Amino acid sequence: MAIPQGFSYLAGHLDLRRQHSILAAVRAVVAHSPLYTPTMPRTGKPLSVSMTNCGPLGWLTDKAGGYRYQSTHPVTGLAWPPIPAELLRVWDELAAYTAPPEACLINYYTRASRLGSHIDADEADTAAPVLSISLGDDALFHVGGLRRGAPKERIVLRSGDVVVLGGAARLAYHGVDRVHPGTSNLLAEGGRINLTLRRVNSPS
Ligand code: MD6
Ligand code: FE
Repeated sequence: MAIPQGFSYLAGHLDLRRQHSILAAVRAVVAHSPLYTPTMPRTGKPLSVSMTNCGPLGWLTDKAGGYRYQSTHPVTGLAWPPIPAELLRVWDELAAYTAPPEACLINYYTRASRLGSHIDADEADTAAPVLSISLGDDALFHVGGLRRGAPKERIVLRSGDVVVLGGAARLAYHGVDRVHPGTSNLLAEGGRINLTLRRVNSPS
């Protein structure tokens, strides 16, 4: 398979203790910055994944403004809370990048959620990798090439797995085909949380 260089899949990188500590930190973020349902640019169609963010910037999408980063929650109008130390530590371990992440997108998947094939291209700084952390139920993830039609590899992402899209794979297509309900008991409510740590602007 022709997955570009710079894709890495770190199965079980986070042990249960770290998963629980990250989950507690994420719950504190969500208590301040609630999950909401984003909408697609132009059509206004709701995504099946609910979202929130932490960090100086957060990624969002809505009908009127499209895909973008902004410093405030679109519903509460409040600044996003800081990225928890537990997540900064994962970045320090794996990103091999001189500057800290500016955004952490928090995606919550139910059994009905999917995330269509996309590239993460709204960041000015694509020299930095995007790091993804999975918590909770298993998800069938795909990663392909730099063109939408390129062959794809499928991986089941489990709680504690980390994926890195860096180097030539930074702009590879990827997505989530489905979530497998009841495959983890990390989240009492079920479902899956995915965290993506991103650098948005080049360090000055
Ligand atoms: C997910 N992940 O696993 C969706 N993006 O729920 C992503 O969209 C993603 O895994 C950038 C880099 C790695 C990823
Ligand atoms: Fe992505």
